[in-house]
Formats: sequence, C-alpha cells, structure tokens
Amino acid sequence: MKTSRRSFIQTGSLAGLGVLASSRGSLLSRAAVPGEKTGTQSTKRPNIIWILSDQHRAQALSGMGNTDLSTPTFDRMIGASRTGISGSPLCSPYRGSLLTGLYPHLCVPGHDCSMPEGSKTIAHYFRQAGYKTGYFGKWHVDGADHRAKGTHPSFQIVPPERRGEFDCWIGYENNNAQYNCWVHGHDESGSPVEHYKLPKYETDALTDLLLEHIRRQTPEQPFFAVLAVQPPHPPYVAPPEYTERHHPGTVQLRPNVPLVDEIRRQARTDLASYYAMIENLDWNAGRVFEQLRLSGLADNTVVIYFSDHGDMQGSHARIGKCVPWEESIRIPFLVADGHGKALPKIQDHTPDLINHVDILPTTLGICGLDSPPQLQGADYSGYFRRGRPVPDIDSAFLQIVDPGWKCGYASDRARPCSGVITRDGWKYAVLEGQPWLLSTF
Ligand SMILES: [Ca+2]
Repeated sequence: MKTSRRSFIQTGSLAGLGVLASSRGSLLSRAAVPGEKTGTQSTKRPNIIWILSDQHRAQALSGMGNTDLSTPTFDRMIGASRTGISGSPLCSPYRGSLLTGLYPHLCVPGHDCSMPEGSKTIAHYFRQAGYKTGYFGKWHVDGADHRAKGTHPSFQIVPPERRGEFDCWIGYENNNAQYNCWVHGHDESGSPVEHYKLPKYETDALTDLLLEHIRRQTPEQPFFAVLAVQPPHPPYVAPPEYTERHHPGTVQLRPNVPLVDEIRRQARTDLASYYAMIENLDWNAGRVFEQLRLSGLADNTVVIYFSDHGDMQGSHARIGKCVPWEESIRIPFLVADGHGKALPKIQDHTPDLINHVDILPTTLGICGLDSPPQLQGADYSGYFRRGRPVPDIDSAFLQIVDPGWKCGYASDRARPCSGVITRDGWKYAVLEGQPWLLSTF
C-alpha cells in the first residue's frame, strides 16, 4: 500500500503538511541503463552496486561547485540525478527505511533501534528475482548497544537471522574508529566469517572486500552488492596522504555559518579532514569501477552512490545532523553505468526529491523489476530507464521520530520533527516545542 500524504500525517510523528502543484517531465531522446530492452534486443538484468557512505552532504562535491575538494569519480556520476533527500537524517532510521522501503515510524524509529523481526529487506526481493546478494560494512539496524560496559559497537555480533537475508554479509553494527574497525558475518556459502580487525583504513579495507566479491561474480547470474562505509562520519580521520592536502585556514565556510570565532574555527578544522575523507572515498569508488572493467562486468552494471544524511559543520550554529536544514538532509544521489559515467538524462529534470523509502523501489525498477505493493516509496526508475514509470511526485517527507533522546545520543537541542520539502524548492517543517520553520535553503 502506498502511503498517501493523509495517512503519513495521521501515522507519523507529528503534524504533516501541504501539497503543491506538480509537473511531469517530457521524454528526452537518450536512454541507457544496462540491461534495458532496446529495439528488438532484450538483454539480461543489470548488476547493481550501492555505495553508501555516512554523513556526506551534497554540498561537499567538486561537481556541485565546491572548490575546497576534488571528487572526479563522483563528479562523472552527476547526470540523470544529482541529489536526494535524507528524510530521516540519522543513521538507524534512514538505513531501516532504505533497506525495507518503509517509513521510520513503521520500521526503525530512532537511533540504535532494531529492525522489526521478520522485516523484508531489498536482499529478499533481489533474491526472489534470481540475484546473488552481498553486503559489506556498516549495518546499524540491529540495536547497537553503546553503553555495554567494556565493549564497542563493532564488537557486537549481528546474528545471521538479522542480516537482512543477504547471501554474503560481512560487516559490523556500528563503529566510530576508522583504523580500528572489526567485522564479522558469513560468506556466500553461508560459512561463518569470524570476527577480525580490518587491516587498514576502513574505507580502503571494506572496498577491498567488495573488489574481491566482484572478482567472484560471473556474467551468468546478476548480483546486488552494497558497500557501506562510515567515513566521512566523525571522528574526522583520513589517511595521511589525503589529510595533508587540506588546511583549515583555506577552507571556505557556508554563508549560513555564523560569525562566531569558536564555531568557525571548529568548522574549518573539521571540514579540512572531512574533505580528506571524501577524497579518499572518491578514490575508492574509482577502484570499484576499475574492478568492474577488469572483471568484464562494467557493461552490465549500475552503480548508485548516496549517503544516509549530511553534516551541518557549523551552519546555523549546528554540528552533526538530526535537523531539517539543507546541510543535514541534502545528500548526493548519483547513478552511473559500470564505467563510472552518469546515466544520461531521459527526463527534462532530475529526481532531486528521491527519499530514503524511494531508493529500494527505484533500484528494483532500474533492473526492470516491479515493487511489491506494501512498499511505501516511489519508483523513480523512469528517470533512468525507458519504459519504466515516471512518478508524479511533488514533495518528499521529512520525519524525525526519535532524535536520540532514548539512548542519550542527541543534544537537548534536537527535536522530533515532521515536514515536507517541495519540488519548487520550499521546505516546511515543524519541530516539537518550537516555531515553524519555513525555508528555501
Ligand atoms: Ca549516519
């Protein structure tokens, strides 16, 4: 059942908001998703790779006009899409909605909450369609326990039945130490992978695992794989060869960072390392495309890059996320072929409102697969593949059910929030106990 705005408003965390007029794009001439039916020829379904980072705001890409860093791999992926929305800008609820296609209040409502028992994830649907499925990296939908005495969240073992039905799953529940990251899981045969420490910087090591996985794939059976890394999430630590390229004194701040020395000094220091982490991630994304080429799989693979939310970095005097401002909710959403080249536009505008619940049905749709009716998101695959639906969507919902109070995570300034961001660039949000926020940025 699709969620109407009325039902969302009635069942969500707080009051919901309005609807604006919409328009539909006309078809442009080009199309080119691998596996698309062209003319009289029908090719097999494409492989799909999700590259999911943590806390990468869309403003932190050179292809979006940011001159403080260089992201050539991601910049080449900007085409039919550029950005999306983190409708619930916090790890666990975003990832729960991403994996299940359900809004947070029906799945993972807050930080460190668990996915309900029996939840069907995207791996379930891809397996039904004959895909091999693999997951590598951060999970954070199994109730991380940060308070357990003497333990660390990456030491927490996610039991096999709670790994989302992935054929291969090597990851961790949560981790905040990029040079001290421990993983566990099971391989494609179902054999346990014992808990071990990654041998190098997290993004580099997890990418290595994905590259090994790609090398094991064959053209005969399509695969869906996820690379989920924690960078550029804090602590802001990058490999030294990237860190040395960035200096706090030269970092440009967003115009909405207030003229307060302490805030600006902290933002410049954090951003310098943040950009270094993103450049390292960009390099690793390039390694994925190179491996696809070497494995002869590039012509039949689609790679989607996105993040779970952004990072305020001093804007509006805030750090982190959990708030409805652009730096928190605007994420990259980039779709490329297996050579790293953006899929061409086949609509006259881009789906910049694609939300967490929309990514699952859109990914299935890119493979020519229809979504089961219980999913609540929209299938945007018509922006990437001819013959697929182009949803008549004019807005995306924002929803923070639990900003982290229950686990002591959020500051006392974080508030439950509900809102909507519209295609014409407006945003309406209401935060519990605070005045309405109306903004165009
Ligand atoms: Ca996160």
